[in-house]
Amino acid sequence: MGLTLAQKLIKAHLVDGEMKVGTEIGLRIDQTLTQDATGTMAYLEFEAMGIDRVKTEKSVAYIDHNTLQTGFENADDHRYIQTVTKKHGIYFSRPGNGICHQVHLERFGIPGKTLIGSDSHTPTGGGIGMLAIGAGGLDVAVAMGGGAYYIPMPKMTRINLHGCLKPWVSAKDIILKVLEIMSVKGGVGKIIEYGGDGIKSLSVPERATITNMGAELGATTSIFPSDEITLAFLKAQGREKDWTEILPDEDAVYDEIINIDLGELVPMAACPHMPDKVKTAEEIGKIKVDQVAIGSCTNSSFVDMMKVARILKGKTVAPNVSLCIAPGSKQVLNMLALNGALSDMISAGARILESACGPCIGMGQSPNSGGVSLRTFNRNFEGRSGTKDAGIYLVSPEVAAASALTGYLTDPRELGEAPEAAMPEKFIINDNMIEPPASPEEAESVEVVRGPNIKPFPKTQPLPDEITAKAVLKVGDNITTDHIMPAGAKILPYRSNIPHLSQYCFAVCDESFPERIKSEGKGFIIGGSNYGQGSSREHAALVPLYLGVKAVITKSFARIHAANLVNAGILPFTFKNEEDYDKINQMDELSLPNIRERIENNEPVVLKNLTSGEEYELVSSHLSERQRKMLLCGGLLDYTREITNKPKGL
Ligand code: MIC
Ligand code: SF4
Repeated sequence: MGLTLAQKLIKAHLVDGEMKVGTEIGLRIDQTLTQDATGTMAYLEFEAMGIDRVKTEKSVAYIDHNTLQTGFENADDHRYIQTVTKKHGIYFSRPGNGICHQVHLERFGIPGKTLIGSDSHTPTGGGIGMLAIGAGGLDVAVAMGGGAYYIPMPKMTRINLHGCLKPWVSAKDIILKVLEIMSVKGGVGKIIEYGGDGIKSLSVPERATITNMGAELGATTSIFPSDEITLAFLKAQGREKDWTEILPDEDAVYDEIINIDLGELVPMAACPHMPDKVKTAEEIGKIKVDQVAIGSCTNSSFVDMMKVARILKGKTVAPNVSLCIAPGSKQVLNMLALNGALSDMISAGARILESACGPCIGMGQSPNSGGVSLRTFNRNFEGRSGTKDAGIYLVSPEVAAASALTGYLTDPRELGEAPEAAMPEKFIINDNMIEPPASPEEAESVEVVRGPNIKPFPKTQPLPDEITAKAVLKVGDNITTDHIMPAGAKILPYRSNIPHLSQYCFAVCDESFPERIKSEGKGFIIGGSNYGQGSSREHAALVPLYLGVKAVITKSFARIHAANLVNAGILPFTFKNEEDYDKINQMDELSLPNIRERIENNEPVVLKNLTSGEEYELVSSHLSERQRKMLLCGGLLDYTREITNKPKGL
C-alpha cells in the first residue's frame, strides 16, 4: 500500500510508536521556530532543562508579536530572547524583519523537513512541503533539546483542487471554502494534504495561505507536495539547493477525500465571530465598513501586497474607512518600496504598519465600538481585535482592497478587470536582520539579560490521590485560547509574568472568574466541544495552573491545548456521555476519587457530583502512557527532570 505525502515524512522522522491512527507517535524534529509572545516562556523552559546548545538542524526565534512597546516589558523580553538564543545556538530574527511564518517560508523552510513552532500557524510551512506543526512552548523547548515531539497519529484527508480560479478569486477563498465544508473542528486529528491538477496554478505563498488557515480547521497540519512550483519559489529565494521533490505515492490511501472545483469559487468572507461562518460576499451584501486591515501571516506575501497596490493605485480610500497595511516581512516591504507599490498604497491613504502581527493579535488598530472591520487575517474570535462588540470579517486581499475604496463590503468582481501580479523570478535577499548564534566557544561569554518582568514558572505538584473542588466555571462550545487567556496590547507584554496575566483569565466570558477561583483556591472547568481551539499559547494552561485549575472536563478538545494542559499537569478529560455536561451546574462540588491510582493503572475515571449525588464516566483513553506519567509527576518539566535526573531549576 502506498503512502501519502505526510505519511512519508512521518515515517522518515518516526522515533517512537507505530503509525496507527490515534496512537501516540514521537517525531524527530529538524527545525523549530518561536515568536516573542510564546518565546520568552519557551526559552525559560529550555534553560530550565540545562542543555547548552540546541540539537536541531535549525532553530529560529522571531520577534513579531509584541512589537508595540508601551513600556519596558516587551523590549526587555526581546533582549532576553536575543541573548538567550545567541548563547544556545538559535538564530534570531530581529524586530522589523517580519512575521515568523512569512520569514521562515522565505529564508529557512526546507521541503521534507519537520518543523515545530510555538505558534499555531506553523503549518504555513506546509506550503513548501514541510511537515510543520504548531505546539506548546514546552514541546518546542524539548525539541530544541533533541527530544521527540509527540502527537496522536493523524488520519489523512486529501483535498483535490480541480481547474483554475476565476479572476478576483484567490487562495483565501479556497481555504474559506474548506472551512465552510469542514468547520472549525472538522480537521481535528487529521493532516490535510492538497493535490489535484489545480495545485499547479498556485504559487508557494498562495499554498501557504491555505496551509496557514488549516489551523482554523483544527487540523494537525496541512501540506502541499514539493514540486516544480516549490522549486521556482526556492530559486527565487536563492535557495534551490534546498529543494527535493516530494510527492505522495500514486496508490496512497486516504481516510477522506474532498473535491473542490476552483472555477466555481467566488469571493467570500468569514463572518463574526468564527472562521467557519463563511458566506459569499454577495450573500453578505453591501454592509458599511469602518476599517480594513491587510497583512498577517495568512495574506502578507509580495504577490498579495502587489494585488492590493494595483487595486489602490491612483484612488483614495473611502472617507469612512481606516485602511492599514502590514507587509509580512522586510523582504516584502523592501520590494514594495523599490518598485513603487508602497508609494501607490501611501498615496491612496493607507496607514502603513511595520512588518509584524500588529492588529491580528490586537496590538493596536482596534476598531471603533460596534465597528465592522474586514481583515485578511485568519481569526475573527470575539474580542480578539481589542473591541468586544466589533464585527470582524475575514476576507481575501482583493475583497479588502476593493472594500477599502468603496467603503462597503464589495465583491471585487464589480471593479472590472482583475489586477495582474505574479511571483517575481528573484526576491531581494538581504538577511542582515537575522543574527546567527555565537559559536560554541564564544557562547560561554554571552550574558543572558533578564528584565524584571520575568517571573518564575508556576508551581506544579505531583498528582494527589484524590481531587475535590468546585466547578468554578462552566462554558459552552468552541471556547478558544483567546477566551481562556486573551491577548492584545494591554496584556501581551506580560507573557513572561503569569501572576499578572492571571487577572485576565477568561475575561471575555466571565470577568469574575479569577477572583472566584482564587477565593476557592482550586477548581474544575467544565467545557463544551472543541475546547481550546485557536492559538497554541501555553499560557492558556499555565495561567489556569497558577490559579489552581486541577482538571478540565469537556465534550472534546482541540489538539494543541489538550497537550498543553497535560504539559502543565492539568487533567484533560472528556465526558463519556455528552449529556452529562448538562447535568453539572457551575459551582457544583465535584470529586475525582482515587485519581492517582486510576491514571497510574489506566483505569476508567469517574467524576462524582457531590452536590447532586450523581456520577459521570469520563474518558481518559486519549492519554498515552507517556502523558499519564507526565500527569503523575505534575507536568512535562517535572517529567523531563525525572527521566533525565535534572535538578529542579526554575
Ligand atoms: C495567534 O495567532 O493567536 C498567536 C498570537 O499567533 C498565537 C500564539 C500566541 O498566543 O502567542 C498562536 O497562533 O499560536
Ligand atoms: Fe501573528 Fe496573527 Fe499570524 Fe498569529 S495569526 S502569527 S498573531 S499574524
